[in-house]
Amino acid sequence: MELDDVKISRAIIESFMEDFIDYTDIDVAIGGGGPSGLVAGYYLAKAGLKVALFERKLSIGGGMWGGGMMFNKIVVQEESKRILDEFGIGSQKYDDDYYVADSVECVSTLCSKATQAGLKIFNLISIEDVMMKESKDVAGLVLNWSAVEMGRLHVDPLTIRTKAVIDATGHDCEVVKVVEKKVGPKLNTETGTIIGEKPMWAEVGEKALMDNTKEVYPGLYVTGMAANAVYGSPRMGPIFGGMLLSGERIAEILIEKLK
Ligand code: 48F
Repeated sequence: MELDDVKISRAIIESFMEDFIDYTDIDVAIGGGGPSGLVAGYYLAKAGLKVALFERKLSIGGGMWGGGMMFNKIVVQEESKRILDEFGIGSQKYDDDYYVADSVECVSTLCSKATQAGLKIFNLISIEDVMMKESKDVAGLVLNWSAVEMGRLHVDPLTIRTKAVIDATGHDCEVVKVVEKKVGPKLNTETGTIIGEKPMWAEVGEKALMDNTKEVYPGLYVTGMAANAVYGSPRMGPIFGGMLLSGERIAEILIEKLK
């Protein structure tokens, strides 16, 4: 077989465009491909919803690859071990109720199982804004290539329509920030605004995360570290059980709402 360079290029362009057009009108859009976004995407796709995840970086996985301080291990607590099991991720018991897993196995398996379940991942694309129509509910995303953002190029974005947006962008809660800027103090928090992340305290942070995982503004949901940042709860460092449980929880909320 003689290889045709141009045919290879056409295959890439045509196939990507087909996917991109197909995902301009979806059920759920997830911002950020860290652990919470990937787990949410897995359960939503498994339930038959049309769901896409947009990740700014080249690699998916967010803060999970590096474990703690580049020791590539993560810790999860007893309650969330069942999610590692669901994905088939190996773990070793540490002391009585902690489990240690390999962060590279975690990220690669979450990514692989989520895409196989039907989650469509678009990497190298950043969410720069949201769409809102008359109702002022969040009704879509405004997207651009991360390279445009990084190059500070003056290039207009494109849009997709979605029934719900999940902010899984981690500490920076970027989608909620954009919405807060547009609507003022109308978020579903004590102050109506983003309260901001509190200092590291795993015990409190992990518990609060489950309450913070919810709809923060009509059409906009938060999960993972973004949820604790928005609702003013502590960060929790390299314990990842809460991230997995929060991803599962936000998926349950949306499955109940949309199905
Ligand atoms: O930070 P990240 O891993 O979020 P997470 O799922 O998990 C947090 C943990 O990694 C860790 C922790 C554990 O206790 O506290 O920090 O809450 O992943 C967030 C992803 O979102 C991407 C970013 O590149 C990262 O991969 N991201 C951030 N802003 C945007 C974005 C944006 N505007 N558009 C697209 N992707």
